[in-house]
Amino acid sequence: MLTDKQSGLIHGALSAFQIELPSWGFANTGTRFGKFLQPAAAGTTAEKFADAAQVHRWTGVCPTVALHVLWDLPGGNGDAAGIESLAAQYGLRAGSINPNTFQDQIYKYGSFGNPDPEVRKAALDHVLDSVEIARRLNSRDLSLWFADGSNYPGTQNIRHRRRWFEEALQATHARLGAGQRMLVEYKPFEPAFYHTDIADWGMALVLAQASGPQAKVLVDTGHHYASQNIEQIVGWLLSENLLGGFHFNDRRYADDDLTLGSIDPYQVFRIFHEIRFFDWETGSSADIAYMIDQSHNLKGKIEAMIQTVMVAQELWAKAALVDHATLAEAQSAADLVRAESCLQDAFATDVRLAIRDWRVAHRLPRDPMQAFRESGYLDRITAERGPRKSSNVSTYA
Ligand code: RM4
Ligand code: MN
Ligand code: MN
Repeated sequence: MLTDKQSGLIHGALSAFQIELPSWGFANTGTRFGKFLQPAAAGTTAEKFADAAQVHRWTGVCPTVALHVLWDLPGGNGDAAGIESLAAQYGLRAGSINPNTFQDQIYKYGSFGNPDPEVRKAALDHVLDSVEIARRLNSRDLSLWFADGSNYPGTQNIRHRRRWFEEALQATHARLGAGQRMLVEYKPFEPAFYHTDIADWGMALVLAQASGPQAKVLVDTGHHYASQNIEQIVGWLLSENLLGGFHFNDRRYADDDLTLGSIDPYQVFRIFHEIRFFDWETGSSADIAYMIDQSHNLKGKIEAMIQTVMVAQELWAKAALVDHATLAEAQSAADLVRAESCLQDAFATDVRLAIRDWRVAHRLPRDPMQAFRESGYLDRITAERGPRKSSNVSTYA
């Protein structure tokens, strides 16, 4: 049984925790070997918004949808008005804007890091268009992930590519409006298998710092080598005021895009703890965008998103229960077991009832998954969308 104080902590924490959904997470996606098509998958941007609206309707904490420019706004800024009214129709807003500098054939040897200046310019033009789209949609964050890299030693000049990245990112930063941010995402490998131009948080940090004060680092939880201490990276980025946001997902081997917390919930808890401990210690509230970046290949897409949101809330609520004062004291005294117990006790606490109470207090169903299942939405879209033959099996769009 939780104390009133614990319930209060959980309620406060949940009220300050919103999560952004990825438009691409509702479409048919797959692995490099192919896709297993789902009859209910969204085939249009309107359907992606409709599905995202379901997740928001039952959880109440997902009012924004991240958009991938080529997939959701193939007409560029010309599509922005349509997107704006679509989002409004579903009671949602456009979230982070993701340029796409990896799908086009011209990007075979990279985008910002391509040795061909014409390709670098094409990539920059697309990213600058994306800044305009973000501005037009009142979207604060531009999320920048680059597939750039090389597959074989000696085939590319690593230092030149680094400089080209710096130049293009600086040019991008120069275009940002006052309230806008650019988030630099890193990833150690895939699709490049020898070197990736922005391979880790250090490279992303250096490039963000070189770009300007509105550039921050984006931590995709699946973009690390196995066993890397992600919460330490989070702690360092918080100290540098350079943690811009997260892409939530879990992984076992590579960039598996599995559901958050499905493999290692304690790691997600430890990341959340670092953030809350920082907030407690500094008396501030770190300005972080929490976004999901998952493509469910086997699970039902809407269910998997609801599951992700529920798991994230549960781990966030547990992190809110860490007794910071006791922890700080135990750390100073090097009382190891007592300090570690602060984390373990919070992690072991069953917070589900308090979360249910929070939902009821916010006129939300106590069990979002059950509410979604009983709503009949999935049956309806399966019947509506199922018969449509999907010709689109080769891309993520
Ligand atoms: C990448 C990366 C990006 C996402 C693409 C689809 O691995 O995580 O954030 O936009 O996948
Ligand atoms: Mn990502
Ligand atoms: Mn990824």
